[in-house]
Amino acid sequence: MMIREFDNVLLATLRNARHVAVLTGAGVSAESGIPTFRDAQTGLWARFRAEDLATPEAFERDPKLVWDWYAWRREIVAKAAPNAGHAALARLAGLVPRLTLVTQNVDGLHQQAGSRDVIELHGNIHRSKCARENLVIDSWQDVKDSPPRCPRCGALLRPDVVWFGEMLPAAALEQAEAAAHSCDVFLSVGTSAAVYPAAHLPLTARDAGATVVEVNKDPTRISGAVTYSLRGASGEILPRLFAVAWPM
Ligand code: BJW
Repeated sequence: MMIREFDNVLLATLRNARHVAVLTGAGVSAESGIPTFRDAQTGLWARFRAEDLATPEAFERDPKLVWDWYAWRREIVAKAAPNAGHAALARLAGLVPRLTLVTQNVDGLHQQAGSRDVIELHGNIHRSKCARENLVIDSWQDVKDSPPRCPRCGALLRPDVVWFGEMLPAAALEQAEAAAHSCDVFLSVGTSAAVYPAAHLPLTARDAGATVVEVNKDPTRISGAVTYSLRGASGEILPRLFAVAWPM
């Protein structure tokens, strides 16, 4: 007897979709060896306090601590390579008429896997910006003390990521919300859906009539609100799902 792994209606909905929107979170990079935030034991927030490291107040209080913590994370990211989940999402762009890929991740692994026009909601850990003028700075004088200083105005440099209490980049958020409103299928992959406004996107899509599919190894706070919950690692589920929906 053939065991059908995925619901036939889900497969047909995917195949017939004109616009698929995807929101990814830290879970999609977990199989690349990058720690998530909220997984018990292994998540960053199980070992560090967000208030001490990922807020503008923390940077004001102790810029060296914050800069050095991000330098440590940048090293982890630099050693990581995209996994089968990133690769499957890059392939998806060639399978559907329109794809919008939105990520909360700052690691750049979707782009490394070949995804284009990735909408980054929380910035990118590889970029730095002037803490005073908010301008992205590409090069600066290497000094022993960290953080380094802005070559234009002398203020401290900081990572170009979005901390708690800060606005998301307006254009990125607008594009993500527009995609959530207009897509037929919304995939929420590897995110706990705990951080706003990103966590609202799957619900916006659902309210606008989209089929919402969650891919996560554990239940999340939106699992009860989505159309399909696919339980497992994104690096395993996504390649299988797309292979079954679009057999060669
Ligand atoms: C796997 C897997 C595998 C593991 N396969 N799955 C409305 C209500 C309440 C509060 C607010 C609200 N609106 C705004 C707020 C305040 C705040 C907020 O949301 N707080 C909540 C915690 C309650 N939001 C903000 O401050 C945002 N700014 C804002 O809204 O501005 C306007 C405003 C300002 C002030 C007041 C009010 C409004 C900014 C949020 C910035 C978040 N920044 C961070 C750090 C980025 C830089 C960095 O990398 O250091 O972004 S925090 C962290 O969380 C990071 C992530 O992008 C984000 C989301 O986490 P994610 O990706 O979901 O990771 P995890 O770890 O939570 O989940 C991983 C999941 O993967 C798990 O479910 C696993 O099961 C799963 N998994 N392995 C599949 N192999």
